[in-house]
Formats: sequence, structure tokens, C-alpha cells
Amino acid sequence: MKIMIAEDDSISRRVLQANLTKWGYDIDVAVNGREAFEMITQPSPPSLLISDWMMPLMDGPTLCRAIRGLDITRYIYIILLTTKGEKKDIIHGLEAGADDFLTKPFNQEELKYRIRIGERIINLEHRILLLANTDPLTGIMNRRAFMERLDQEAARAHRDQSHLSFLITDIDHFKRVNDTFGHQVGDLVLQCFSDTLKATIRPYDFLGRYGGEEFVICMPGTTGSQVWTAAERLRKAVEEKEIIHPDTQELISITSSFGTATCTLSCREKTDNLIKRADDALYQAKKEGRNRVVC
Ligand code: GH3
Ligand code: MG
Ligand code: MG
Ligand code: MG
Ligand code: MG
Repeated sequence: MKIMIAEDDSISRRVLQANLTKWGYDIDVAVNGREAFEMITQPSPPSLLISDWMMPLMDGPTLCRAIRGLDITRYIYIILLTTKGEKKDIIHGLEAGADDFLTKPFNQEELKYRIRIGERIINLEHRILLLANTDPLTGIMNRRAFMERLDQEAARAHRDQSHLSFLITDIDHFKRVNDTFGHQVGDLVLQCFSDTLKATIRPYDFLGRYGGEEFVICMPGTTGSQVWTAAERLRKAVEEKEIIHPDTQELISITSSFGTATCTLSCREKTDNLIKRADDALYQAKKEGRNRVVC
């Protein structure tokens, strides 16, 4: 777990840093509130912040308030360090968004266990986030998580003036798999399909389960002329995959159809429309006989 120390006093800072390192935490250090806030808005912010109250440029309570005003998905647990131990000060700090307090001079062992409280809450949040974002059958991103990521990638593509391709794929005649082998084997086939797609895409592409047997893939930096090759590689991988029936050992083969859409340079297209274009292409692929890619 990463912890940030925001403390203007160099001696206190060094003591904290030494102890936190000894207890096995990753440390970020800021020498005032403003610097702490700037670091928190960068990628990979800390999970927990230990902040001094009185600091130049931005004090502890103002820093708390600024952090709570941010639109961030991960919670940051905040422990305020203060010489101000009066009730009204504590209320002021809590109102600003602090989770806990330690009055200076504080006992280092007490700090250690107060950090543990924060760590339990942060770990709980990570578990909940993982469950909220993961499709339980395949272990890949669920629709909600995928859409959130797709929106981020589309915004980034627009900012960087780069391409972005989107693919939607659907297993052909999947109902037959269920009807022939039963729902449990159907589930296994879905897992194999997902694993095959995952093993075939590049590391910076990402995959999600959109619906029952419909999966979606985003390929950042992939142009309209490259996406056909990529989709074709996926289509072949699925076609060539041999799934073994767990009881009878018979081979189950599947095929899948693909529709793609690409955001060209500087295009401001909404992701909803990108999905619609890919979905129309998928519909076309089904109509033309399945096991094919339509761009
Ligand atoms: P097409 O080639 O036109 O896509 O035909 P299809 O049979 O694949 O399409 P259809 O959409 O008619 O059927 C999809 C089937 O997928 C129906 C549904 O029971 C099944 N399905 C959806 N989710 C799951 C799941 O989680 N597990 C299993 N085993 N089956 C599922
Ligand atoms: Mg200070
Ligand atoms: Mg269908
Ligand atoms: Mg289908
Ligand atoms: Mg379908």
C-alpha cells in the first residue's frame, strides 16, 4: 500500500519516513499541502495520506477538503497530525474530511495501528471494486467497467489525436451449444472463448463481456486498416480453438462473428455511436453467413 506523508517539518518527516519504510509501506513525500495535492491528482495516487495540520501554501484541513472535492474513483484515507487537540479543532478537521487524528507528539506504535484501520478500509474497498468491475464467469471486465474504460480511452484518443478501434464479437449459434451440451458446458465454452480472445489481443488492448455471449474489445492506436487484420486474427484463433467436453472428451468447435468501428483522427464521436456502428457491422457479418469480420 502506498502512503503519502505531507509534512513541512524535515525532522518529523524523516522520522515518519523511516518508520513507514520499516513497516513495509511505499512512501510518497510532500513538503506542503499544495505539493501533496498536486501529487494526488497524478496517476497512481496513494491509498492513505498522513498530513500535518500547519503547513505553508495549503494547510491540512484545506488539503482534506480539496481531496474530498476531487472526482476520483479510489478512496484516500486521511490521518491528520496536529498539535491542536481541542474539541473544536477536531470537529474542524473531521468536517474538512479527515478520517482520523493524532495529536503531536504522538506515539509511533499508535500511528502504526491507526494506519492499519485505514488499510482494512482500503482493502475492503479494493475487494468491492474488483467485484463491481469483474464478470464472475470469465474474470474479465464486465460491461460497466469496460464502458468506463472505453470512455477514458476515447477521450485520450481525442486528446492525443490518435486512432481507436472498437470490436464487438458474438459466438455463432451459441444456443445450439447450450441445447446440445447443456448450460454448464455452455459456460465452459464462454470461458474458453474469453480466454482465447484475451490470449490473442495485444497487452494494451482490453476486453470486456458486453452481454451473454457478446464480447467487446478496444484497441487504442489501431487504425481502420489495421483493425481488420486484428479481428481476422481473433476470428481464426476462435475457429481453431478446440474445446474438450469435460465428461465425454469430445471436441467442441465454435466460430464467431465480428463487427468493428474506428474513431479516426480528431473525431469527437460519442462511444455510444462507435458501439452502434460496430453492432451494425456485426449484424451484417451474421447476415452474410457468420464466422466473418465486417469493418
Ligand atoms: P447467432 O449466431 O445469431 O448469434 O445465434 P445465437 O444462438 O448465438 O444467438 P442468440 O442471441 O439467439 O443466443 C444466445 C444464447 O446465449 C442464448 C442464451 O441462453 C445464451 N447465454 C447467454 N448468457 C449465457 C451464459 O452466461 N451461459 C450460458 N451457458 N449461456 C448463455
Ligand atoms: Mg507543520
Ligand atoms: Mg443473436
Ligand atoms: Mg450468438
Ligand atoms: Mg448474441
